[in-house]
Amino acid sequence: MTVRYSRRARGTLAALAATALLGTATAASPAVGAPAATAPAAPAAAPAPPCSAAQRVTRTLDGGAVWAMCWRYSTDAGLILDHITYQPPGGAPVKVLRTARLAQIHVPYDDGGAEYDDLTGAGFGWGLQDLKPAECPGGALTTVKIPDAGRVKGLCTTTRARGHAYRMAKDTGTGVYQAQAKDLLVYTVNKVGWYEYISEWRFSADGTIGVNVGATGSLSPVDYNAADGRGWPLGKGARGYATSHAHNVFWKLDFGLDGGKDRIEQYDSTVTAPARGGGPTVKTRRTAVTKELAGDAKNMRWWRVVSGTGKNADGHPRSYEIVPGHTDTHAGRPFTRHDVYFTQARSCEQYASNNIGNCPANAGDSVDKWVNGETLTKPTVWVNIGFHHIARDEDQQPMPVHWQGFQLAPRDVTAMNPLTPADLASQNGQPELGS
Ligand SMILES: [Cu+2]
Repeated sequence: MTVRYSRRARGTLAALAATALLGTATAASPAVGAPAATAPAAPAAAPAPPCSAAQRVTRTLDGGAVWAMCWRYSTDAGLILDHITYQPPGGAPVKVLRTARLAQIHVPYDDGGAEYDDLTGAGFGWGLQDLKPAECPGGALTTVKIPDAGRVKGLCTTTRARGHAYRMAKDTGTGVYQAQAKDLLVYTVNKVGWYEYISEWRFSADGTIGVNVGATGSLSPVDYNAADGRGWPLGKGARGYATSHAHNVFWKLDFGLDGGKDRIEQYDSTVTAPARGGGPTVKTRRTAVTKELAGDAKNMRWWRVVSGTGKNADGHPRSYEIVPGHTDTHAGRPFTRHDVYFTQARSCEQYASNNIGNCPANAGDSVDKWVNGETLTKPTVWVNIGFHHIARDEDQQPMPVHWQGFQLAPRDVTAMNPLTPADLASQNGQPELGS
């Protein structure tokens, strides 16, 4: 069935959603009596996450690593994950994230004729899709209760193979150390207008977190009118130009690594061409980000969130590095101009644009406004990954999923590769080279 909406109709939906949402911005929607999305029990050392069994996701992956977290659901943000901990094999659980969720999907069309804030202006959370078992292969579907909308089997927790975790030939020349890994996947599908967004969180046994949104569904049927050069011809000949547009996806991450206060660091490396007789040289500089920052991605630049309290067994502070995927940074709005934002955590600052967090009237309603010189003692991390979507013939029909996102990579969370086989456990630090 094809339902044709006008832009006006979509605007009305947005208005309705906004009205219905007043006062429910932070409401969680526990699934009463829903089956717990749990897998094998965690080792005794891992305390259960602080939520009811029905809200808990705990999974032991091959090799013995355990991820544990709580989930809740917001009719604005969609899936929210709280109290995310990673327990390396044989180690104690490490607190990684207090809260992680989407913070906006901003969709401006290239002709300026339409611009959506899908989370807080177009009903993202209300559009949670009922998933069939085949869409959650090998996993469990959990029922989410949506206020005024009913119960939706919308949360999938499952595992998926990701190939090699590592490989290393043995010194003897025969045999190999290798491991094939599976990731824990937690995802929902939310329909907004004609688009369907897969919001996926991927937890690897080595402590890496993959965060991605995949857009599928259909192109907007009312946007095949780009006669102004801002589209791409779909269908026969040179008719039906689908208007190009962007999907600027924002996530909001509140870490609290090891349960303490985090600090932010930026690293920049500069390359110097070779002097006569030598090779090129590289100098890497660390900058402590002590005040709020709107950060721009750059070649050889990266950021990490560092624990103020926790250290690994080597005495190195634990941290997570932000590893952005490909991004098209959109200069169209102040909040889309930058790739990361570090702001002092404030409970009313919830959405990267079109914020509905009841901030004071003069506070502004987008993340760029909240970068105003405050000292960062409790940083909130906002990641913006943009995709400029110039449609192609293959986008009909359904549209193949196009993904955008980033990784959070552990840096010194453990003293070694947490999946190190027992034979290699002594190989930490400079190896003995023999005589
Ligand atoms: Cu698109």
